[in-house]
Amino acid sequence: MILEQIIAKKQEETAGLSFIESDARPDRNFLDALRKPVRQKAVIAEIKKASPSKGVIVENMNPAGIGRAYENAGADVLSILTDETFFKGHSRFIKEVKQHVNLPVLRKDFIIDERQIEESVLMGADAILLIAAALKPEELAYLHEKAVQRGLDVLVEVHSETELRDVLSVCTPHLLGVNNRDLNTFRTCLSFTEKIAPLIPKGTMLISESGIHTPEDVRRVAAAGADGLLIGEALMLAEDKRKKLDF
Ligand code: IGP
Repeated sequence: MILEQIIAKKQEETAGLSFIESDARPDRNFLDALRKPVRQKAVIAEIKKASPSKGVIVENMNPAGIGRAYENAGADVLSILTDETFFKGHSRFIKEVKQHVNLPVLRKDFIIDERQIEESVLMGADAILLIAAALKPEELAYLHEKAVQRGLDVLVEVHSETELRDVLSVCTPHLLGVNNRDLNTFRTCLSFTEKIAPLIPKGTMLISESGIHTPEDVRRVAAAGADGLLIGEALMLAEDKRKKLDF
């Protein structure tokens, strides 16, 4: 199971991190940008060179160039993969991109240890992802609180009703993502958004993540009640990113 492999690798990596405290603060408001989207639905555009399911998506990727293209195409915020082993990301990508782009940035990685929260702030992240499938509910609650204390916005990702129930029993996130991709089988199915959307509390923004490729897909998750979309592969591969976001 890929998620287990990724988490094992992260445990190894985080064991070497030191507990540091800095007075660095996130400098762009991720949540505000999503709440005042350019289009009817908020767009999180993802910079992703490779993934375990697709292998390499774009060779010789220039993160800043892609970030600029996403900004010009009218994305509201960015998501940047920083995991090196499985997604060919890099910790330096966030600062590199922010030098050329004005959008807030989510650090897309597998956060399992509080040391990674300070690390995220130091990388320049404005928001982080917490994946319910990778954490016990009490760990998720702890990391969520720590991140909020450090000024980071948090996107909490679920893939099932059970995960959603567990999350809501320990915290009320401003941003909930439904991952349409099962991280163990890699299969994507937009019906996950349809199933989970009715159970999202009022006041929480729902982001539909993964497997969104066509205007039809956008209409489908929007009709299900998604307030925003997280799009990676389809945008990475699009020659004309503005046209891809023309829905
Ligand atoms: C983007 P896609 O199918 O548009 O490339 O998916 C994003 O949702 C996906 O990269 C993702 C992800 C994650 C990656 C969702 N949750 C957790 C790494 C870790």
